[in-house]
Amino acid sequence: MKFQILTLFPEFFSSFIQTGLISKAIQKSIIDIELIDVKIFSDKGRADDYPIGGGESMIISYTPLKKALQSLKKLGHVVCLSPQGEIWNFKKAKGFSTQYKTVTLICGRYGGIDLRLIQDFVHEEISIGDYVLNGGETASLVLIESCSRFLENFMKNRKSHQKDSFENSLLKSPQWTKPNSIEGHTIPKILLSGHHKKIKEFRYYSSLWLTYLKKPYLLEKKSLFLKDLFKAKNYLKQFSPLELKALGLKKEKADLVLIKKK
Ligand code: 6GU
Repeated sequence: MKFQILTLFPEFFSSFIQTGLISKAIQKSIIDIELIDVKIFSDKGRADDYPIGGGESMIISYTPLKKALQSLKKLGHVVCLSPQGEIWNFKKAKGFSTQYKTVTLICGRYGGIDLRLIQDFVHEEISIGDYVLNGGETASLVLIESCSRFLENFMKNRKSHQKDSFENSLLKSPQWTKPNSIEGHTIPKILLSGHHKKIKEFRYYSSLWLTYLKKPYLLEKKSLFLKDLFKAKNYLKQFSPLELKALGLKKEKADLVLIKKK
């Protein structure tokens, strides 16, 4: 999968492309990241300007961005990263990674980009949440990394992404690592038993329960999970309230509200 990034700050990306799984994926040609410095395409030495009608925050101009886009051999699915866009999520990341071979990312500044450029070239506007960033650069990292995790061979373990949070709309079950005992904390004995079926059962029910406690909206439309939620409740009866709290499977404050079946 190829990502073409149009930005005023290409240097922003250097640690991202040199670190961890992303750098390995670049070496292995699983992903390709091309940085395009939009400043180069302006004759005034800067590619942003003040908004027409007045205002403080800078707007990226039409012409340098247009020239930058036209300098590319082949345009991909053109995305403008902006707080005005559709909110990015797991499903969109998976969709992008299967649908698009090349994604062209335009990183707007906080003030935005000239609307005419969006009208003429952009297929889709994406935001990573309802808050304001200085520019689309930070958001583009989120988009690239979340798409990459779906690509074959990106992760050592091919099935890792299937265990990721949100696959099947469930959060990941709680996790612990060695040492087994720290400062009097308890961890579920089942996980030490080596009994794979029981471990799987614990992980499924605890992940379902955790989703119910923390993000019940993920379960709302899934009748399959709603049925299992009652099973999970029964399953968790083997733990005392104190144990449940220790396992992170108990809500501390507000009472539980059962999800209404639609
Ligand atoms: Cl994609 N860009 C900016 N500037 N702010 C954001 C955003 C994007 N997503 C959330 N806030």
